[in-house]
Amino acid sequence: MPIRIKTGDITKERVCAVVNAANPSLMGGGGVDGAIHRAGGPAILEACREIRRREYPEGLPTGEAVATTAGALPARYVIHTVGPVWGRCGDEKRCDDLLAAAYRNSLKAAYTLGCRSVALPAISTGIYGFPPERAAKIAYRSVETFLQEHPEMEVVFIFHSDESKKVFEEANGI
Ligand code: AR6
Repeated sequence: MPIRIKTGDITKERVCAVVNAANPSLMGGGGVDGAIHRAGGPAILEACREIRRREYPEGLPTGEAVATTAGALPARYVIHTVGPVWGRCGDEKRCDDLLAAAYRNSLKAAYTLGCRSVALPAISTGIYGFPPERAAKIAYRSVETFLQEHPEMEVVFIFHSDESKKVFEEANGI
């Protein structure tokens, strides 16, 4: 199954798992995180609070991923991951590795839950300032690598605008 790419609102995707570009607090925020919590309702925040209490009292480390209910969303699960903040990784290579880890660990978490369809946003390319072309190559490569080992998984990238979708496609020669 090829990787699909489309423009839209990730909260509307009818997939098993949608990935959220969260922050370590898991307490919500702006961008896609805000949209997911708004559309999914309070059950998501409650589940995030529980994860903080039980597993990550200091917050979710960058590059890691955890799953919660998707609340009122059409998806079954939300996978919350934390992408790197561009310019705050020590060096650029480290930022690249952390972004790849965020994608890989999100897909792994979804797969472990039995999901075979996942919608992904452009992690770190909004508020966290990762250069979109650079992020596009890392995102696509990370997903391709995962799909080589899990070919039954269906993955769709959701972009918030036609412009950001175009940047992604051009960066990957699509
Ligand atoms: N559907 C799909 N993509 C979206 C949506 C949506 N509904 N809304 C925004 N995007 P960002 P980050 C795109 O800033 O850079 C939050 O405050 C957006 O256009 O959401 O990882 C968190 O709590 C951009 O291309 O995530 C963190 O504090 C992409 O999603 C911080 O932002 C990611 O932008 C995380 O920053």
